[in-house]
Amino acid sequence: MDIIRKQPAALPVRPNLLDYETERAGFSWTAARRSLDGLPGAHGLNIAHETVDRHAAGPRSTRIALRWRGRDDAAQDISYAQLRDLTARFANVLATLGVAAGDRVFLLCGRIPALYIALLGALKHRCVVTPLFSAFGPEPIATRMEIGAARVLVTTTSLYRRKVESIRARLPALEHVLLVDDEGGAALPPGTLALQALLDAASPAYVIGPTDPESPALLHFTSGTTGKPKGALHVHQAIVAHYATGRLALDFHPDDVFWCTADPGWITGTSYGVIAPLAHGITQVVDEADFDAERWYAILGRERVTVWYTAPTAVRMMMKSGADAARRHEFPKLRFIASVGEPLNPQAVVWGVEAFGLPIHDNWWQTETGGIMIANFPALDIRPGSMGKPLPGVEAAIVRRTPDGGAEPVDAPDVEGELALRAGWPSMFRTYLNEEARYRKCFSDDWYLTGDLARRDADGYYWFLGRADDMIKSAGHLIGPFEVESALMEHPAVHEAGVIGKPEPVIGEVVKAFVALKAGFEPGEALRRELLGFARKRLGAAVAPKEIDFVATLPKTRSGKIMRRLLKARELGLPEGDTSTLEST
Ligand code: 6R9
Repeated sequence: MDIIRKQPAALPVRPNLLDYETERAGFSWTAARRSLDGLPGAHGLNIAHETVDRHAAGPRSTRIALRWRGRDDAAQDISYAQLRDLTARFANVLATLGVAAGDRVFLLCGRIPALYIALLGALKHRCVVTPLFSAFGPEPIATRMEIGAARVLVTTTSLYRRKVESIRARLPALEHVLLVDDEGGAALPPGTLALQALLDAASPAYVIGPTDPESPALLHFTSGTTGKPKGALHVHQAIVAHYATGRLALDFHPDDVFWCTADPGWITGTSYGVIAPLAHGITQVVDEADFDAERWYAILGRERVTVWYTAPTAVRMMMKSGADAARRHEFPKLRFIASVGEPLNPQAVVWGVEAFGLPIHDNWWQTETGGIMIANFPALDIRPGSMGKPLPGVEAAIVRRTPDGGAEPVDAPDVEGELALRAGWPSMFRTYLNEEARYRKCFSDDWYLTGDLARRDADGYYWFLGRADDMIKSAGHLIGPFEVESALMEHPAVHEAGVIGKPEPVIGEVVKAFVALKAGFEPGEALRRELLGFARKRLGAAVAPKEIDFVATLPKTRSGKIMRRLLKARELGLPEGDTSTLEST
């Protein structure tokens, strides 16, 4: 597909990154850190100070920080000054409850104002915060809260009753459950507190304690192909990268209205749906509702969004309803569109031009990297299908694994290999919680190995080729097959299960399970439906398999591991590849 040429001088707003090579040559993380204030009295660096208090104390205090739009036309605008008071109240509530710095606070809510207030308020109190996706079922919630030893949970009455009550006995560390929606009327479920009454009684003033920039701030779970999900731990210092990528990759300017469509339960919705825009003191739109093409066009127009960060699945869903549907709306202020999370088809990049008059800029990163690492920058020509070039301050490489288990960068262009990043950027994860060995396995010398396969062309653009492992990306959400297999195996009829991502044109991949039954159980439509429902109830709609096939046995290696790759090859009618390790049956 043709290159989309950029003429930086002709863009309506001068991009922050005007020339890639110049910016790269002049960039340093030490200098980037100077865009932030630091806590008064040189008491370190705290995300909540940089995103809230420093703007509330200055000329931007009355600017809208969060422009919240509810599911049924409810709306709330929260200024930086209001956000300072609300987050201070929440931090004071934690203090009153005896919650200490370093304690883990989990959030399980839809995209409602309380989620944002609790997240930032908990960071003020120097707690470690984990937002969980509210479409998770009880099982993924329990696993993550167990690993994270959650001491506090902020949730809604309905989510508590549906998803937490049944697993509470598994969570001995959980002391406080704060319900955001209780209005003091009906009796509270036992073992919970009404948050609003506590907030009302709390002071709206809070002085953030000294915060070491290297102290933990956010714990984001990401799935593994084997074993339990991994808790990627990020520190307050990560905000240096959020700020820098907001400036360079998303091109934030002081008057911007930004909309990141991701939920904070996934890292994009925290790094860019909370931290980066607020770090810049701009206005960000939060929509509580799920995807709906017409609703989204209306929001982009009505809220006068200038910069929009979304996902390929959403773009492909819009493409289904045609560019005309978009063109019936006006987007008077929209000037930059970016997307992340899965491969963005070249057609989708160009469709942006048809629908919005703007191409879509793909960028790449992971839960572990904490922020954007490779991007199509506003001033850079786009090669549709490419993820773009490394962020200034980030060194990327294509590496080849060496026989001794190490990795060495390949200098030649157009070689397929594993994408690696040189350790040292501020938002790099600092460990997998309680799993230091698993963390260390991600590095070879000082290269962080991403687990993605890619190539770099002669001009330095990176092209995504696939994952080196069995992880599934469905509608932009990373799903670990092991978690799905384990849930299915809880069912009395299931002997074994193997789970793969089956390619699908709109959402990228659907979760598909192959199930071998225990003796005495017969495959059939009724059992298939029962298993689908069983998995959905435990895992939640976002993670559960959409398809189940019964098989007599699952292909396994001689050491007993299910060969998901082979299941996938057979499903797709592809060559089976190397089956030398296949156990003979
Ligand atoms: C931010 C986020 C990370 C994995 C990553 C890769 C895939 C992300 C992509 C992309 C192709 C892109 N991925 N961006 N694949 N093109 N532009 O998504 O984090 O949920 O941890 O997923 O997503 O496979 O390794 P996370």
